[in-house]
Amino acid sequence: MTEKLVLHEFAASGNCYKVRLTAALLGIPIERREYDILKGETRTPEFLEEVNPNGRIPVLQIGDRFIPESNAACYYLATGSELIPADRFDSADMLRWMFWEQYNHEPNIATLRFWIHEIGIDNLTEVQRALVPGKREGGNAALKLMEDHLSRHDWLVADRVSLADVCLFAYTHVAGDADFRLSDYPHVSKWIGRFQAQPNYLPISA
Ligand SMILES: N[C@@H](CCC(=O)N[C@@H](CS)C(=O)NCC(=O)O)C(=O)O
Repeated sequence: MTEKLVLHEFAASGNCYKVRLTAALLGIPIERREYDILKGETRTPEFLEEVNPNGRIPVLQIGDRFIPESNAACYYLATGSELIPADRFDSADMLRWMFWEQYNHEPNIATLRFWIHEIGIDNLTEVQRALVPGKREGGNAALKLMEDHLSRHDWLVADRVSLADVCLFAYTHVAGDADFRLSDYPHVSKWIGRFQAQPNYLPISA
């Protein structure tokens, strides 16, 4: 990669971590620029105009172009690497898990983690509080689906590590921050251990 890569991020976010983790696993250097989302720093006119009209991070900057959406940014970094299966079915299956992550996993587990870990349960609005039971149920359903799959496979796709594992690892391994009990999901817990044993693994706190 010849153009400079800059990750616009809030480091504690699992979505931003996915992008750092993909880069670390592949040995790709990236610069990091931190925004405080609790202070609305991704909602300024400058950010909306120059970085992401959707007002959110992560955004991967490639030279003077910008890719918002975590899984798209990971895909950019991993294109041409062993994290993307060469087989046509397997690469579509990888995308299946990444789209599923954004629809069934992240909106439940990541949102609850943000509410509990960053905002604090006592500071939630009435609307947010009313959504907690549904998100708890949805998050457990997502972990159960992963548990069933991982009871039969070491990795999510084609029995080898792929971008699907990277994107799902990000919020799954910190689901305890959102008061999910990972010990109820032993195969998911073993998969987390396998993932962390990879060369170049980068913890979320790094
Ligand atoms: N689908 C997006 C979600 C991005 C997102 O929700 N980012 C949050 C942090 S994880 C954010 O920027 N929140 C600040 C805000 O909405 O003002 C992705 O995967 O990148």
